[in-house]
Amino acid sequence: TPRVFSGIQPSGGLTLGNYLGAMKRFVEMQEAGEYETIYCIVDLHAITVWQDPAALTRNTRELCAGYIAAGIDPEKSVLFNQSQVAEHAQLAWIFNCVARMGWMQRMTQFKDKVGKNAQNASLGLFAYPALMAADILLYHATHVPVGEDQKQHVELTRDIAIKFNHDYKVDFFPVCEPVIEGAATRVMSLRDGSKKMSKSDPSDMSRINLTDDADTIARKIRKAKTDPEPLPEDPKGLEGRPEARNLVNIYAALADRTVEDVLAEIGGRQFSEFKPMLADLAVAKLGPISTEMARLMDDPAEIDRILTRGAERAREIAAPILRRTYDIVGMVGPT
Ligand code: AQP
Repeated sequence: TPRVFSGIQPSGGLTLGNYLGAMKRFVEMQEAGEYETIYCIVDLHAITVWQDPAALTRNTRELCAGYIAAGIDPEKSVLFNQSQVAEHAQLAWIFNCVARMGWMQRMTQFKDKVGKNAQNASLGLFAYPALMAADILLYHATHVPVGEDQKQHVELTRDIAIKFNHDYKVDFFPVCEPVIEGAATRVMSLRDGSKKMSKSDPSDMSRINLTDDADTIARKIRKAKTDPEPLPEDPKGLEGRPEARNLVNIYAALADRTVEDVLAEIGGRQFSEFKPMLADLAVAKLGPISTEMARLMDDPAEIDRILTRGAERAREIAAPILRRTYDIVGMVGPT
């Protein structure tokens, strides 16, 4: 069975972008029955930028609750937090020695995150994609469901696998594929159609959080930036209208419909009519998730037990692959 691996950082509350770009797809792949699915809370990635320890703990548990509330079943999928499977950090070190500085310097996410301040970024933030390669390849995963923004990192993972296999003259690490599908692979900020919706955006009005209540969701959608034109009748009419495109994409993804199909229905309407439809749909889809998250968060001990069990299952797959990697590299150890 092909293996699926993906992760989300516990670096703040979950956004609609994380849900539509990642989690909803994770659940679909779990339910497809064609894959072994492994989903991770990547806490080692989160600390590449400063995280308050108490907030990291809370965000890790909340993300676990979010995964389960969105439909990840810890019996069907392996669900755990990265730091508890030490093999991630161990393989990442080897990949730090395989990846080249020049490859990392081309990563647009790093450049976007640090801006002009690269000298002050953590070494971990620079090396982030090598850890991500370790996350995926530690399980010999071949399918990596991600949002559009992570495509370049999955491609780097392929380069690392290819170079490792070449340098050590083995055919050991598989070449993986990003799985980027659906109407909302890149959900944009509600305030600026050229910026990704992000949990770390200083403006809370720019995003919908999975924990927002119905009134907050409706208010954020009402205030979302738009243009004065009515909605077009087909997708071509969304060109050059990033805010309109974003809201239509969100609607289509939440409704499990194509953009064509949605525009055939709502084309010609004004935003004043469309926005309440979108708000109702978002509340209907996200409301049950946030209620279930809150219920799960009432029992943090149960969340911790789920993560501990998930880490044991992850380690069963990861440990032999790391052991074989060490053998290939020539490291002496128990036989
Ligand atoms: N706006 C988005 N649209 C579609 N997919 C998105 N993802 C994130 N934002 C969007 C996808 O969610 C998964 C987990 O992302 P992450 O939290 O690990 O890291 P990120 O991409 O850096 O997310 P944020 O929200 O922007 O976090 P911060 O602000 O901390 O950097 C990935 O599959 C990602 O593609």
